[in-house]
Amino acid sequence: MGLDASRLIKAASGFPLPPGIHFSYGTAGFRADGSILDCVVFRAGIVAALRSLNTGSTIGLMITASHNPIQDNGVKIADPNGDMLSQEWEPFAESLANESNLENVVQVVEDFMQKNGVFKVSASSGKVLLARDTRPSGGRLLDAAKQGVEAIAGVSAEVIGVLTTPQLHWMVRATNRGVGASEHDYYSQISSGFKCIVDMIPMRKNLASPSELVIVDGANGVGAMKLSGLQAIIPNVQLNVRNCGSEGGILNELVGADYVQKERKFPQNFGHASDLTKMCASFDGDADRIVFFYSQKSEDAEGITLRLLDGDKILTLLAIFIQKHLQELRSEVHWLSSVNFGVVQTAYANGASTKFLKENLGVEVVLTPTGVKHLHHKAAQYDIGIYFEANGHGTVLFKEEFFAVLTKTAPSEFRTEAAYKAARLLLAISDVVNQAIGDAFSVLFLVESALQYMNWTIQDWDAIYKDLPSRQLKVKVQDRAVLRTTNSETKVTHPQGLQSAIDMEVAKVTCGRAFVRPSGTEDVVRVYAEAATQDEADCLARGVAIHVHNLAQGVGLPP
Ligand code: 16G
Ligand code: MG
Repeated sequence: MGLDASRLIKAASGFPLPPGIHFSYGTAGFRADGSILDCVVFRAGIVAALRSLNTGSTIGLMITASHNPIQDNGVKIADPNGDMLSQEWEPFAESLANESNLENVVQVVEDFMQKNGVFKVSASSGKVLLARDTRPSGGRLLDAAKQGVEAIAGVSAEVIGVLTTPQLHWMVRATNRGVGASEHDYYSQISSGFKCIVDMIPMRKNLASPSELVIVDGANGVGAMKLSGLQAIIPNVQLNVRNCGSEGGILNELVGADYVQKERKFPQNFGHASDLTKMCASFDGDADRIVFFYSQKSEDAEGITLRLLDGDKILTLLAIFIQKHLQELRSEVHWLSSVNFGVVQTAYANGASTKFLKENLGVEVVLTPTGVKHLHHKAAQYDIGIYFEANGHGTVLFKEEFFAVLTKTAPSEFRTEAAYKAARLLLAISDVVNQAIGDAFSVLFLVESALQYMNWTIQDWDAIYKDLPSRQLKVKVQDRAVLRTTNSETKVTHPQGLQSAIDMEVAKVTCGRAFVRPSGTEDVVRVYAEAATQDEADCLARGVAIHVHNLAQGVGLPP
């Protein structure tokens, strides 16, 4: 089977490339103003179709720009396991997206297929599941993606419609595993895992009463809309969802996980005196991220301040919860004694969290560069691996072999009741988490179940460790690509002299740490600094930002 060139050219001619723009495959796919993306999305449809033929599996394509403003849009591709498109395909996706000559489009596709033996490995037919979030340009772009998929003979496009990003990734994974893959199956799996954990709570008081209220900021996006499907079937959690996109709220504007985490501010419609101390959670625009927060009286008792529980705090809570049950299993079941458990963070992880995980929990911690694709693959190497970015994106992964052992072991093979219970709890956790990708819904219910299980309030959880003060800045430079990093972005290799300048600034403050990296989603260089006090963290970030500005512009080091 080969490529039907005339079919491809005919379809591609309906989606001309806008002149003078280069589209980069960023940290997680293409993103730009929604009005100029038709061509890129159409061609991403071609990539997804070829990937499906190449793997012999169903692939996913999601139209979203996550936490970006409402006028933006983007496209992400999900691989057969539900994780992000293999990085080996990114250069192909990028060169295809930027080819202006239609004959050359066919050439780029043919060359790539030949080099990678796309049709040698392929099944005779492929399938791509397509979904979008609630952005106004979504419907038009979804149609462009569908036409891109259908431009490749033998591949069918199934339009699912409006979903959260993690729902689509979950469906791709479930489809390829041959298990129920509908939206309802997704809600049932989370709900039954949650119920199972809650049913096992030791000496549970007030069994009939619903748990504490969680107030959710839906970012005026698809998460707010879809949460009701889960709420309808989940027992014992009272949710109050705000910023649902009705009443004039705009997607990601002054709301959402990214706003709360980066600005350290309450999203719109939060921060009232009546919410004081209550547990709150904020989703991002496509509900693949979540952060938690609550409000407390300021030290001067005049105002209300926000206490943020970010991805690092989520990771630490889940590590405590999972480790407790894993230890039970390891000590009682000899053939599970070697099960390994590790956590994955990035350089953005607050130093206090890493210290707690290593020193208090004794857990193995590894760092990777920013971007889910890096963390996910590292975490997948453990029998149980947890990964989280500080921005709230993360999940828990169970290695297939370990999962199979847990599932297949008969109750009588566990020496103690406690070990059997621990195994059941781990299985229930594996149902609540979305093993394809970070998922705000899964994490919301996993965190809620862990807190209920340990009888903790959000304040107890917050008190596990105290964050070191930190500061993030952006620096606009002529070309951010001149900046190159190594060691999971903790050290700069280019431009020369920048790393020693950063080291000099770090030495000026107590417990200082700082790094810089080019953003993968914005045209800026990002600066991160932490230190013993907020003033020192601010000062360190400023000092480093000045060096970045000078060196990247070729000004040289200050005297
Ligand atoms: C994307 C990534 C996220 C990363 C962020 C960094 C996925 C699904 N999302 O949103 O993991 O933290 O980019 O953005 O991979 P930056 O490169 O602009 O700092
Ligand atoms: Mg997102």
